[in-house]
Amino acid sequence: MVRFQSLRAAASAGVFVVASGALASPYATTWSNYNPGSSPNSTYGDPNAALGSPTRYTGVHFGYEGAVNPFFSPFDPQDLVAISPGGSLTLAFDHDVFNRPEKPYGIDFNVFGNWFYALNGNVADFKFGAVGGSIEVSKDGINWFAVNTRVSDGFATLGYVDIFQTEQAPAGNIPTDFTKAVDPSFNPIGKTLAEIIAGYNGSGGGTGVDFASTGLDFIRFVRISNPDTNSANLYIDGIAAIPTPVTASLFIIASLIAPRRRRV
Ligand SMILES: [Ca+2]
Ligand SMILES: [Ca+2]
Repeated sequence: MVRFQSLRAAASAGVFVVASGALASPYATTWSNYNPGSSPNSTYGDPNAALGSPTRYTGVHFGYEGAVNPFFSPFDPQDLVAISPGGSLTLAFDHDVFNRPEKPYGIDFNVFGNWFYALNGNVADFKFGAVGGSIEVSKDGINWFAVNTRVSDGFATLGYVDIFQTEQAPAGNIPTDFTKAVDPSFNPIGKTLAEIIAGYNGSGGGTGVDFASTGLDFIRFVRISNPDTNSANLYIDGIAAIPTPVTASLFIIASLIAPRRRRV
């Protein structure tokens, strides 16, 4: 009973309890309110493509396949859903995602699309396909709060740590972590694939979103919209919640469980 009460206390304190976390997915598990916008792209018209893990290997459908890396982004129909100008899509996690200061860089979840870095020789020259796109978050799917981060502000996707070529790379053996944020101060421009992989430090890239500015303590829903002012389609691969670091969670649980010392 003590253990149960401690877990309840931990849960009410916002700690991501391991017992329930075993059933939780870090990725979106459901979608709603898909509006493809003013120029729908039927090839990328299935919102289910934004559920589950972002893509690690792509191009099978088009016969030009390879491991996803910052120079070779997802492009198969089952990888991405298109949101054309004026359109939007709501994605939902199956658990509350908390705003916690212990999360690295304050980032609470990552958004993945299909932007990539154009090559100049063997280094990244500029970001290609960064359409922008607005992001709103919600606890209940009814009341929405905008964040300042745009969908493609962040980092192109990397599927594996052990990729050694940009085009048609074989799948690696060491998958990246889509639930880990890249250091926002890292700049991939001018860097080689190996340097970018090192800079990502095990992360799978993506755009890190910190919703602290909304004042919400947790969210469950993410709405992504393509502004009417855009001329290009926005493509979404998936979203990934960033967990509160285990050491911080354990510390909070331990402090809740530990009996208080009496003052002498
Ligand atoms: Ca945060
Ligand atoms: Ca996807």
